[in-house]
Amino acid sequence: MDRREWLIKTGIAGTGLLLSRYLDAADRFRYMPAGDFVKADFGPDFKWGVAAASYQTEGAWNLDGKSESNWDYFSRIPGKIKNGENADVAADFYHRYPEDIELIKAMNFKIFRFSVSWPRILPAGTGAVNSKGLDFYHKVIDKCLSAGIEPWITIYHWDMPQVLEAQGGWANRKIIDWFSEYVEVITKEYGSKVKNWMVMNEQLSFTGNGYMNGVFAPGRKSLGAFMKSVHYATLCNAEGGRIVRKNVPGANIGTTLANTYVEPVDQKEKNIKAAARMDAIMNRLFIEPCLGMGYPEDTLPILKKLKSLYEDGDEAKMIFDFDFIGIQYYYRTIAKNSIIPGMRAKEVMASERGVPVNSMGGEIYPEGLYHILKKFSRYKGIRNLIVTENGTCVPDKLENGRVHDKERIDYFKNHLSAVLKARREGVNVTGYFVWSPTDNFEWDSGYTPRFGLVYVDFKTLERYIKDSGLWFKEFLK
Ligand code: IFM
Repeated sequence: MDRREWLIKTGIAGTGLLLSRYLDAADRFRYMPAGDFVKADFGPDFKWGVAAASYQTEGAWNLDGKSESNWDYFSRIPGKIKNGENADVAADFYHRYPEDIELIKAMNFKIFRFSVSWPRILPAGTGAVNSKGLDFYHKVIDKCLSAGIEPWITIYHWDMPQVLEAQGGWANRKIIDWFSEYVEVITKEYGSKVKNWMVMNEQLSFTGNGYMNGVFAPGRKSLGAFMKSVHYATLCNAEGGRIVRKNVPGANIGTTLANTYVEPVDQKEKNIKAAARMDAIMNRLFIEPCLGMGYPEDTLPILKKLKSLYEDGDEAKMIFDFDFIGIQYYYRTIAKNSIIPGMRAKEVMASERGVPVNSMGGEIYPEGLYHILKKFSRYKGIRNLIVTENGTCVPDKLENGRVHDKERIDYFKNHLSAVLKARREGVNVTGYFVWSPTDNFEWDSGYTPRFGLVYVDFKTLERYIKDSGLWFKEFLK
């Protein structure tokens, strides 16, 4: 059996993970020369949007009845956030949302994806609803609608009431009831105005980084807690979808995933297998149970432990037929075999490989977005893909009111050409959302990484459209 046959037999090639290594060089992806496409090439119905999240932008952490979130609490623990920063003020979206929505409009985007802050709506986690919290998102939605921008709501983008986190958060099975109550409230409240909903933002990020690696709230480092958080977030993802379906007639319902294109460091069998294990965690863990395929325990046997958490009916409850799946792609991952228990794989960091990186050290690799779109298009149960996040952080400099971020413009051109190539090959990718409209608070990295199309001076909170924002304005007009 040659290597290609072995890959197909083991199912690894079926994931699209490694096949590119075995194609002739001529078949490999080629970028279109930057700028060699126009908006119309994506088709008249292609969706163009920007994406942001409550904790990263709103500030107003304790205003108008909002309670402390897990991130408000976590960011106050010394050493958790770079430079000891927090998002008490962030980009002050809470007060400046009209200006930010006008900026989105000025850049010619038609969709604004934002998340709702659970502790603003249900300060005690469950029970009494905070009417001022509800009002705030009504104002945001109304402002979008009057500006001709379609509001798309993400239900959960990592900020939960600390009172629930203190009871175990995602590692407590009660989260299914807590989360369902929250989803009931906001879908009933906003469902007549908002038709596009995403249940989760990147389950892997808040479960893995929150409960296993300890770098995100709540800062736990426990395999057991991680396993619980994975299973309960999987159940909540599907349950959330069902609640939106019930409460919002005609809704377009999705969920979003953290994706990375995984390749082995070389063609040694042990590294190929390590890359497949890495891929199982990074790309397959949350989509496959939702499609009725179960967790990818064939490739990563440690996931069999999840079975001990199953209660009657869980297998069916993990499934939901989403209208679209959100792909969130930033970087490629190179994997090699390691002795790390369970995973038996580790990442070869971009810094060791001398490749182009963003200011957080992630490899800039547009080709990976093409491969991820192709890979996800092969899942039978997925009907439609939207790139719900893509963007880059560069060390922007504000000079005379301008930010000349050519690097970011090149990034978008190359990633958009990857999307277009996938689309031209028949992948049903129907939208592209930039992360993010404005600079904001980048979790444990604080304010240093800037992802915005609009520069925010965090001292004065003034906004300046960067050259990349002006590029989109021209491109999308
Ligand atoms: O800022 C984050 C966002 O919250 C989730 N996706 C990745 C972004 C950039 O790191």
